[in-house]
Amino acid sequence: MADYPEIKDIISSSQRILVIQADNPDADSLASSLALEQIFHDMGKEPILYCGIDMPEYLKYLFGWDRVEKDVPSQFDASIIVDTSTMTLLEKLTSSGSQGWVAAKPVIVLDHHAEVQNDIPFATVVVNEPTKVSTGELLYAIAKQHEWPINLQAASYIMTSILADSMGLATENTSAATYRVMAELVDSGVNRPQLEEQRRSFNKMPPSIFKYKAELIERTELHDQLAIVTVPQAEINEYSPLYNPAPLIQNDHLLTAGVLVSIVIKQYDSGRVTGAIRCNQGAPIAAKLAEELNGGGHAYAAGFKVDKGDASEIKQKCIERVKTLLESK
Ligand SMILES: [Mn+2]
Repeated sequence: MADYPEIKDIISSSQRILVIQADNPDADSLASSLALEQIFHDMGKEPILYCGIDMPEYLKYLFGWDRVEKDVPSQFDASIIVDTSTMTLLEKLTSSGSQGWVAAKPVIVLDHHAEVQNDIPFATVVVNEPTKVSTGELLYAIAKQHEWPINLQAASYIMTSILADSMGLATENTSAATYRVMAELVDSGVNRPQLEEQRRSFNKMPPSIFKYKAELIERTELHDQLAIVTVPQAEINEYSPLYNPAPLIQNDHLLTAGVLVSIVIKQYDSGRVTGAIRCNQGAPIAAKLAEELNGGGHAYAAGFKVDKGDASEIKQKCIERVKTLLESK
């Protein structure tokens, strides 16, 4: 990996360091933030964790999630944006009026998303390494490079981030290097079975969600290689606080013979329409489709967000575009 001397300069001259997650926090962004918190603590610095939206329920198995603040503090020396390099996913920073404060100080971006549009204009240094399976894996490399201390807790968070984004080391971009990092983390004392159990026991679904899953299956439309279902506002209100409907159903979509692409569309009363796209191996079209709908992401997992839209029109567009993209892949 390339050397990034600017990172060393920024960190060594900063005491209070703000760690910023995008408006779509996931296990990688949260675990990477928590790992950075440990690392900076051990370096005698004062890390502050920020995310513009509340941590979703399913991430609360990660000890320390409640240290993530929703407001940008008035004083800090530098910031690190983790797991995104697009302004599209930092809307809260802009709408809350805090973007100027962040932009006025050095900003490091750590990301691993290859497809980037609308990049962050005020970034001082951008490290975007699509060869890394997660931001946590990238952080591990940077920490080694700069000889940052990685205590057992930080190592556990890094492993969590790798396991989350690689779906348990199963995705195509899981490399030999990823396994080497995993091995080093195990050597340093991280207990993978314990991490898995912690997540499993926390993420058990309530009985009402089990029943709701049947409704989503019932309503799922199968269009050749696409499984697609829409979740209206009423269901978002009732079920989202307990369990995110998209991960509840998308695995089952992708386990259906013949299905290559799963899409869960959410329609909000405000007119906002969002979509989560997941694909099976051999159908790397998620990012391409998302980009056509004001979104982005990875080849096999991506999302979109339209501020004013009609879910049934967007569904129709998805059905047509998935067909075309799969034919031309
Ligand atoms: Mn990630």
